[in-house]
Amino acid sequence: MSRPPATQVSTCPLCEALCGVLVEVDGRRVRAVRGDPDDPFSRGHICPKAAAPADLHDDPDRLRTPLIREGRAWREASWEEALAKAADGLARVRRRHGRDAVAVYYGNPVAHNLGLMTHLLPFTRALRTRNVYSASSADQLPQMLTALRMFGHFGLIPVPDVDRTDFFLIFGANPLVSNGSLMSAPGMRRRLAAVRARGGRVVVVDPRRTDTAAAADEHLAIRPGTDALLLAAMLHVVCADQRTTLGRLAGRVKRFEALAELVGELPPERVAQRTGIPALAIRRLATDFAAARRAAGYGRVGLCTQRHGTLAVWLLQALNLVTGRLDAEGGLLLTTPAVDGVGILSRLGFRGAFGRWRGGALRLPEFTGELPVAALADEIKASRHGAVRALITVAGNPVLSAPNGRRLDRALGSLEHVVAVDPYLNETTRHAHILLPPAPPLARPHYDLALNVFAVRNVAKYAAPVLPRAPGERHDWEILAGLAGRLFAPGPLRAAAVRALARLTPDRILDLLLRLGPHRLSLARLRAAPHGLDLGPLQPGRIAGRVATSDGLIDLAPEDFVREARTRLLDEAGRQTNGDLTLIGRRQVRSNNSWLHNSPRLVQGRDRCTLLVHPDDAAPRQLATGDRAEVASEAGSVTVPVEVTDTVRRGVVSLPHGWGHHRDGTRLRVAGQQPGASANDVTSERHLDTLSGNAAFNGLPVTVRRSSR
Ligand SMILES: Nc1nc2c(c(=O)[nH]1)N[C@H]1C(S)=C(S)[C@@H](COP(=O)(O)OP(=O)(O)OC[C@H]3O[C@@H](n4cnc5c(=O)[nH]c(N)nc54)[C@H](O)[C@@H]3O)O[C@H]1N2
Ligand SMILES: Nc1nc2c(c(=O)[nH]1)N[C@H]1C(S)=C(S)[C@@H](COP(=O)(O)OP(=O)(O)OC[C@H]3O[C@@H](n4cnc5c(=O)[nH]c(N)nc54)[C@H](O)[C@@H]3O)O[C@H]1N2
Ligand code: SF4
Ligand SMILES: [Mo]
Repeated sequence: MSRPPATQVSTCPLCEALCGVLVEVDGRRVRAVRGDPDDPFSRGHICPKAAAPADLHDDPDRLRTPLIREGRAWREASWEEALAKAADGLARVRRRHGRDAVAVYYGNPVAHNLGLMTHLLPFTRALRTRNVYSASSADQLPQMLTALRMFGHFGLIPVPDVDRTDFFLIFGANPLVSNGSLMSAPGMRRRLAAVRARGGRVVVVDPRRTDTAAAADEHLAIRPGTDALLLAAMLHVVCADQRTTLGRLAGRVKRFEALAELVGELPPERVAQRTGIPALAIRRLATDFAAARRAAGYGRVGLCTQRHGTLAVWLLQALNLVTGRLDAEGGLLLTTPAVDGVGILSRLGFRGAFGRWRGGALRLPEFTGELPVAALADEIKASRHGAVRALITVAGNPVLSAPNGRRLDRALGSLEHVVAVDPYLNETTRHAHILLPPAPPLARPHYDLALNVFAVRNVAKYAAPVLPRAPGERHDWEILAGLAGRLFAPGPLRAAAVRALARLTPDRILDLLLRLGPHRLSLARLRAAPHGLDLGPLQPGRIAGRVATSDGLIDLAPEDFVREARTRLLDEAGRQTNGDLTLIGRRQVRSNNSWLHNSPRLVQGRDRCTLLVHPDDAAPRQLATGDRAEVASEAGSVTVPVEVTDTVRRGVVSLPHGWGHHRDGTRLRVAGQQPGASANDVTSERHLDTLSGNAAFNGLPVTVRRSSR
């Protein structure tokens, strides 16, 4: 007898927007996924990716059983055997080569996975290795370093109060496509339209006329990699015109003079040529921003992943601060999340650290226990004691996501022991010796520990699993607990340790964290409100009380930042640009970094891994739409189809990342259908943010020529 379809209330776990969804389930199959109109935060919004978890659930390529590699072949194994082999190999490498010889790389989906959020950090810390890497250093590391230096805690990243601002100034983000980042705000199109409807303005600074730029009041097509100069010049204008105010934070800020002195040397006229933005436009933008009743300056991936990413992020925050936008309604605010991760870490004395050790050929600095992923290949290739000989990857695909992924790909092949916790046999996990696939997202509970901290309203929602997991499937956290018990507990206690760890469920930890949180919630309370709880708008006035610097003051001009600006930024202002092209990336609505390309619903139709070229750059190279071109840098090259369009700035070409599924030895349907090419076969492990070592994917010099291949 068949049961009628049931509708389950859930949350889409794919991106930061936290959309509420209604999943219609028929037995073990998903019939449909709709936006949940009763979710108080997303109010029915979803994007085309919402159905992808259902595709993932049924994907024949998704692994259901642990795999052990023997030579080039894989065989299925029991959990017992696979976990024992995985742990034994790690223990062997630790014994022979030391703790640092075991490295960890974890990727973006960790942030959206409750069990990984509760279990991965303790697991990684217990390994006591200096070789921890993650997607953070291909993403928001400059924002965390800036938060550490200015506010004394890496997690103090205020969010734009988009629903109350009158002037939304966006640098290097395309929220209409990405659905927002470090700004959880489902339904960005509606929210941006609302800014304009209430008489406000949206201005986008981006080398490409993106969907967001096209929907804004104004678009400034900046030359890639020059935002720090533009922002310094805006600060110059604001300081020179004496338009500064610290607002609520007056008396809580130090080193204003050091900032004023630095930006004093960068008037708009000095940076106009280099940034490609006329001096008058810079002056007008700065005065408009300072004069607006409520304004918020927001920057994301495009601002972070460039040569002066940290300087740019800092100067943007400084602009917000000296125009009174920090901690002001309609400006930038700290959330009051139901689980106050930053507060808990702070109380445990965990605020973040920088530069305690270094790694890679460029001696890149550690940040809060992690080295930049750009250093990973070097650390594998090194021959000294402590060089990386084993790797655990968790929810990451650095072969496609790290700068110069091709070099990393080769290095991974030389490792003694690789353990991957991942549902796919893909470009990275094909290097594993043991592959441990977790139960899929629809079979696990969801609470977003990470992104609720960056939501534009205080909200909380717990979603129970939509479908039961298949017999024999294990959750990510159980896999980690299984590894930990076998790796860390002494022989006689091992079985007991494995059992004890298995009882420490994410739900139990979440319940405790909710009870400790500022809203004194509990798991039971969240279960009773399946569509989610609205905990109210963000409150101004929270920043001062949270500043964690030693003197309690916000540092407006951190000394190492000022030094870096003086040695490396100032003389770039006048530098002439040569005739080279520079590469930037782009995100696409029907794609999610490297890993949803197996969903037929998302990846159908024409090849999307194309190079955007401006007509003026295409003509001299005899390139037309549909031709193939070779894009080459100092690091490597790829050949891709061209799309000629005036939406990119002259001198700039754009290639999306996450493609390049042609490599041997994977088990991915997309490999045979629409492999594309990897942008990170062109990006360089030496083209980095000069302060943090974050990948500088954008603004990379490249050559482009017609290809007959
Ligand atoms: N050129 C260029 N490169 C970039 C960027 C760019 O803009 N341009 N962006 C960078 C950014 S912002 C990021 S965040 C990184 C992302 O970099 P990564 O996080 O390294 O890569 P993803 O493509 O997100 O790969 C996610 C992996 O996790 C697996 N996975 C998915 N869900 C789960 C799960 O629940 N559990 C487990 N165990 N595994 C899971 C998938 O199968 C896949 O292997 O890429 C960076 N790389
Ligand atoms: N559909 C979809 N959504 C996603 C993802 C995805 O892959 N697909 N990935 C998720 C992840 S991991 C993240 S981190 C977020 C990122 O979210 P966003 O930060 O909104 O990401 P992007 O769309 O890459 O926007 C970056 C913008 O920076 C611009 N840019 C490049 N170089 C420069 C520069 O030098 N200066 C300036 N001012 N701009 C520049 C690019 O043209 C691009 O429009 O998106 C998340 N959401
Ligand atoms: S915007 Fe799309 S991918 Fe992101 S949470 Fe919402 S439905 Fe999921
Ligand atoms: Mo990201």
